[in-house]
Amino acid sequence: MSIRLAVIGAGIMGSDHARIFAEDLPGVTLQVICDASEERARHLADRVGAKHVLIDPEAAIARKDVDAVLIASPDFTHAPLSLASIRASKPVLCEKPLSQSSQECLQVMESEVAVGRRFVQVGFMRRFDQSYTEMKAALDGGRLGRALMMHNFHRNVETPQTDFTAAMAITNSAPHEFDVARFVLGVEYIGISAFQPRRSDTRVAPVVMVLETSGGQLVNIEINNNAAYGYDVRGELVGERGATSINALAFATVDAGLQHVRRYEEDWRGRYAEAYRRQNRAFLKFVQTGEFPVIAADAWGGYCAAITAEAGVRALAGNRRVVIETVNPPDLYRSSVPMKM
Ligand code: ISE
Repeated sequence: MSIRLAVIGAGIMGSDHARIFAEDLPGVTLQVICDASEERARHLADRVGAKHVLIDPEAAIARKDVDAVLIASPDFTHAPLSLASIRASKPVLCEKPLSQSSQECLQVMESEVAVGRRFVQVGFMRRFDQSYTEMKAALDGGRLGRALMMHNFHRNVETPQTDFTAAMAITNSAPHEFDVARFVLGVEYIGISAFQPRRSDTRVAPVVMVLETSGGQLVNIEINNNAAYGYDVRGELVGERGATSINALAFATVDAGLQHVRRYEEDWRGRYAEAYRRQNRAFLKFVQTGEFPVIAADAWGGYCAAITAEAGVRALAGNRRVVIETVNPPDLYRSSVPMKM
């Protein structure tokens, strides 16, 4: 039977997810599109052929004709709506971050622990990207030797709002790197430092972070939200016997006028299109089978990203190294806790 999905949030990500489910993935029916703006919800529902339009997310989650939930509403609604989905016993694919507050992530975990199963898959889609898959396979296969460092670059064209702050670079953009580096290396973080160069204008300057891991590795991350030239994510993992890099994706390049030209995507939706499809397909399988996807991020992953971001914000504000201390992971999350500590 087709899975009946409620999509909460009809903005950029809600629309993209709805399009992926409607056009690329079999076995799912877009039952409800819900948005604070009824007009926006209706517009998306008409585009993707969804059945119903609502403005109340809790009502959408509670509907009897909804089996599963996709949350892509503003960040501050992610945890409360995940909690509502757990209460309704409905699996939920929640866009990152699970919350910007580690306390709220703990509440989500407590609620799952109370019922004894995981409902929340967090949308850290890079875990499904082929480049990180191959990077992890090279490391786990032993070809690189023991990991020493991972370098990460995350560049956006420009910040969406004028009031975008360096703290938002850490809480909104960097969680992708916090999560994927932790996933690839199979470690937890124990400390973070953060720095910023000075720009000549009023736009947010890049934030550069250095994280120390439980395995003695260093992970550095550049978040450059105003890189101007394109959406560009790079990474290199350096081991004791070799290194592996993520290639920038380009299906075609142009050689002309004494130049070799490669196009950049405008944003993450193009660069990670296949990763989103794989992630959402894994979610549908999770809904069908009840088995949490092995490589997906769960609420523990959401918590680890949030507590790292909180420490990063403090490190930048106080110009100092901040220790990252997590709670002990509940047994429910044992399979998502790194083995190689
Ligand atoms: C946005 O929310 C994302 O998730 C993108 O992947 C990231 O590149 C961007 O910086 C974030 O604002």
